[in-house]
Amino acid sequence: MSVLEILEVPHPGLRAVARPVAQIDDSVRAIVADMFDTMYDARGIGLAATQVGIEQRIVVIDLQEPESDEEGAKPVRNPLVYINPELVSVSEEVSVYNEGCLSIPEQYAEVERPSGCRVKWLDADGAGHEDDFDGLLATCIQHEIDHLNGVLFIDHISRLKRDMVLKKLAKARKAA
Ligand code: GNR
Ligand code: NI
Repeated sequence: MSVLEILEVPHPGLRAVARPVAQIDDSVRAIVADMFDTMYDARGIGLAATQVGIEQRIVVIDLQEPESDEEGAKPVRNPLVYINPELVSVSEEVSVYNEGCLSIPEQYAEVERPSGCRVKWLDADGAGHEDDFDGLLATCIQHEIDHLNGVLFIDHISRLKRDMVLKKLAKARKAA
């Protein structure tokens, strides 16, 4: 159980293409546990192994949606593990979400992606799954699969907007 260091831009490790997990054993489950510790500590809704310098195709997600719409309803943990996730297909319909990334701290930009997708993956016991995703979960899993391929959300926006995000990040770092 440990909180790992999250790589931030422009760390070259963020551009690595991760290799598939060959065997799901206790060492992989230990990485998953550390990734959850790291993600909850950083208050993110997703984390790819790439972001903690581990070049294996492992993703954790927890959207931490509130249990009800009632005021004061506290979010319930819903930890999700995706090993070797693959996009099987994506919808023609697109949606725009104001995305952030723990590797580009406190910077946000509107990113257009397919609003739905079908994903194939293995769970922490090595069992296979395939399912349709929509809403924030569809956006998040696409963001995380991008990380496993060395792709960041700023790669999906215009050069002008990307330069703005990186400039604001540089300014925030200087102020800190
Ligand atoms: O915490 C995160 N929030 C988020 C918001 C919109 C779209 C994607 C994300 S994922 C991000 C955590 C992260 O960097 N995962 O790689
Ligand atoms: Ni990210």
